[in-house]
Amino acid sequence: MSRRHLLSPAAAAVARQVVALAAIVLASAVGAQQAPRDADHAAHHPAAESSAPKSEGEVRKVDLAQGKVTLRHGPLENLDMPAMTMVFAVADPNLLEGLKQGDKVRFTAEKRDGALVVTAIEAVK
Ligand SMILES: [Cu+2]
Repeated sequence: MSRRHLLSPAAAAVARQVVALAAIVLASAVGAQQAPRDADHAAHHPAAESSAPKSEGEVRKVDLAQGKVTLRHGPLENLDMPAMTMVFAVADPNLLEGLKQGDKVRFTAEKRDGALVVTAIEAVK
């Protein structure tokens, strides 16, 4: 009796079809990779006002040297964060110019590379 083949001719044909199918799936996946390019491009532009709404807060501490600000803030809907007091990095230290402890502010915080960053902040009277 001859040695049993791992694959019968029928199974081998199925295997070939699977390989062909995988090649097609792979080819379409490569084509799909062109889509993120547009997303990257969009990321270079400031987010729309609607996606990063202004939030209410109060300045607890300004750290110009570190480019950080401690804010007591209300709920941040875009970040799914409840009201709290926390330290934010700022996108540009110039944003902190003129701000001092106790100032009521309206600000925009966004997640950038996993860190929360204040991209806009202004004192309100
Ligand atoms: Cu917070």
